[in-house]
Amino acid sequence: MTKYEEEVFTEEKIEVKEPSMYKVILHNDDYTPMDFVVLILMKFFNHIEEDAFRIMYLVHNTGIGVCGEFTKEIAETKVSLVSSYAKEQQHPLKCTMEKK
Ligand code: TYC
Repeated sequence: MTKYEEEVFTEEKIEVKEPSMYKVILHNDDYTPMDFVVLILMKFFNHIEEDAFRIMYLVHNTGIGVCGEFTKEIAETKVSLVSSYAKEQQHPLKCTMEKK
């Protein structure tokens, strides 16, 4: 047997799974200023001003709105950063996440 014939080739099926995605959600309340919500959407979710206003009004009019979709750890970080910042600024803004 030659050196080459001794080689064993195995075919391995590698399954690549896409990570689960999570929606980060803002909830309406009666006290958080509209401008603060717009700022949050621009600062933490990189929305341009026009989209930030649209999402803020969607939340204001319907009760909830999606800020963006992220992998679990990133969504958790966004929820934590937004919640801390709102609390620090003494606004009752609620931010949660939900599996898609
Ligand atoms: N409803 C608030 C107001 O009238 C504005 C607001 C919008 C608050 C979106 C929270 O997630 C929110 N000042």
